Amino acid sequence: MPSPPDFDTILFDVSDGVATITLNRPDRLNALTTPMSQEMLAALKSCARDERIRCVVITGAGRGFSAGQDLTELAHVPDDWTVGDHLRRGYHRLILAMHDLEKPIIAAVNGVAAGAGLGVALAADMRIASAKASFVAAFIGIGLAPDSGVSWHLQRLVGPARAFELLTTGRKVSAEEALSMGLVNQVVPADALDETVAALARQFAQAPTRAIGLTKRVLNKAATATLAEALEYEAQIQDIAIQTEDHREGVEAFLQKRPPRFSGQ
Ligand code: T3D
Repeated sequence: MPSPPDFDTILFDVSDGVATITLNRPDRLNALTTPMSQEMLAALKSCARDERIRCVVITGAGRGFSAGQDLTELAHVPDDWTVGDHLRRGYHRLILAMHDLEKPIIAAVNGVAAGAGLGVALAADMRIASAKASFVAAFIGIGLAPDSGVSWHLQRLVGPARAFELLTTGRKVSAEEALSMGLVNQVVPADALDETVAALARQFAQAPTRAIGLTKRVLNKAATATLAEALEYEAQIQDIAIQTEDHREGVEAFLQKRPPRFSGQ
């Protein structure tokens, strides 16, 4: 697996506690190839390992976020290739790495997000969209059912009826409509996207990172738990959170009437 300095299809930048992964095949609207998924996975692993990284931003170079699976790659597959294996080895690892990363991930959706590109955007914890962004569950257009986690994430975000409609019609949704249906957190003018995302990422990079990670864990658990199970899991997670340095710092800062200085530990 490639290491950060060797990336060809993505850019990986770390600054002030924020890692930015930029999908970098702008002439193909950042359509996803096998090397690209592998490089994204390697970048996410590096984000998980590096304690200095406290927030991850995923965005696209040029006018697209990602047009999904690169369809030209599918034209040159070996005889023993199966789509199931391709998904298991590629998108499954990538989407699960995003889901399991105990740090906040913001998708800065600069343009169209289609197919597996939509899957990547939906697997982020928050989506800030440029007014020029759009969202297409493009699978149906090429005779496919949803993959890359879109079946799971989409109906949780917009409900089953809207998810069915978007998946079976392939209708392109504008940024404003995406906001109205809860698909994105915020829409901003295209020229304000970078600064809006940078401000949010800075806020996350100074937040109690362990508590954010644990929040992700309880939300993921609660998505498929009974109320009783969720309550019990919350109690177990709080036993962990209460032992963190940032919990101690938060309480101390409150009592001393000063802003907290969270270290992420
Ligand atoms: O094997 C597996 O793992 C299966 C997994 C499948 C998961 C999936 O993601 S399935 C869905 C795959 N994606 C699509 O079907 C989307 C195809 N693209 C489009 O429908 C449109 O390009 C968009 C709606 C995304 C954007 O339209 P528009 O008009 O803004 O741009 P465009 O002119 O169509 O595209 C610009 C260029 O990017 C163009 O190249 P050219 O003509 O300038 O040389 C186009 O061919 C290229 N491009 C766009 N999408 C893809 C692509 N090239 C390869 N693969 C793409 N997916």
